[in-house]
Amino acid sequence: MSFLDKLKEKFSRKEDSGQYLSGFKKTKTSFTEKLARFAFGFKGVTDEFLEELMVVLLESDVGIETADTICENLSKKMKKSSNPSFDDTIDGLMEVMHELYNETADPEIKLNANGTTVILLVGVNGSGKTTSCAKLAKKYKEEGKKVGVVAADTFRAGAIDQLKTWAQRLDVPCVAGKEGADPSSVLVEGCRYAKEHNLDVLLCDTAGRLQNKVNLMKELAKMRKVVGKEIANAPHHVWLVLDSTTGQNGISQAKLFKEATEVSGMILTKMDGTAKGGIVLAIKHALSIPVYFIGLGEKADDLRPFDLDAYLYSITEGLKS
Ligand SMILES: Nc1nc2c(ncn2[C@@H]2O[C@H](COP(=O)(O)OP(=O)(O)O)[C@@H](O)[C@H]2O)c(=O)[nH]1
Ligand SMILES: [Mg+2]
Repeated sequence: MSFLDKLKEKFSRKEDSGQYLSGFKKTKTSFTEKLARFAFGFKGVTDEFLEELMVVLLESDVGIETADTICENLSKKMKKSSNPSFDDTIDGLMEVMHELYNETADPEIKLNANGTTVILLVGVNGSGKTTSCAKLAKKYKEEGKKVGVVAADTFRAGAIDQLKTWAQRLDVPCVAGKEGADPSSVLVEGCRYAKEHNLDVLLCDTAGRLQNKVNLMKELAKMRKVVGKEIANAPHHVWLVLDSTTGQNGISQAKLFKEATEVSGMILTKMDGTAKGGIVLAIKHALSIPVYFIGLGEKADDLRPFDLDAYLYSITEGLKS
């Protein structure tokens, strides 16, 4: 059975396969259309083929280093088979992409066994923090956890109301400060509420200011410190929320956040709005930050755990007969 057939089989058993397919539709269309062109007059993995593949990968935002490694590894792999067909080559390509992502295993998301798990969502304005906070609240609530959210983005009144509205809709408590309040003081309030009410998960929506690295570091360090004083080992996770439509610029942003604080995971939002879904591979390869969740739409259900097999299948569906 070919690699893609194996992916397909796994995919067919997946509960959220429909969401994956519709969420990655733009990437798939663009990626498969470009690759399908190579099928005509395919002459094997020649230098010319590799050059053109490189362009397709770059257009999908895989990033130059990652694209280079993919092409190199594919070339090595295909040298082992004599006269590979186009289908064999696509299969090899998917396998190479799979291996590249899996070079380092993603750690599992561990929740605090002795109390509240505090999760800070960080990222620039508009990346999807508030929406992701709501989506995560829904996810953990559905798993039977006691969940609360903290509106610590106090720089915009709109942000506070936005999270309050989500919380009401999802029926989870929301601790919110006033506009202009110190975000750290709101986080402290949130932690105290979590302890009093024995919450399992506290999701903290923070502000997305990014004037410069020093300020960012200071702000994040302060947030970490205050929550750590309230709840042992908090924050247990700091997840960077990144808008996948921002492409390579988003990768620079991610680098800055990674340098400013310990980022334990990533949420890549708006995958449904981009044809450049290759950014997932770039992030993992260039930054070694695990992509835990992907945003595939604006609704509360549209946050899915990232699944490498389903991702690779979704972006190549229909390419091979
Ligand atoms: N299509 C799509 N839109 C999203 C996704 N995540 C967030 N958004 C939208 O992006 C905009 C900014 O999101 P918001 O959560 O307010 O960003 P924040 O400033 O980081 O808190 C909103 O209009 C969201 O509905 C996603 O996965 N897909
Ligand atoms: Mg917000």
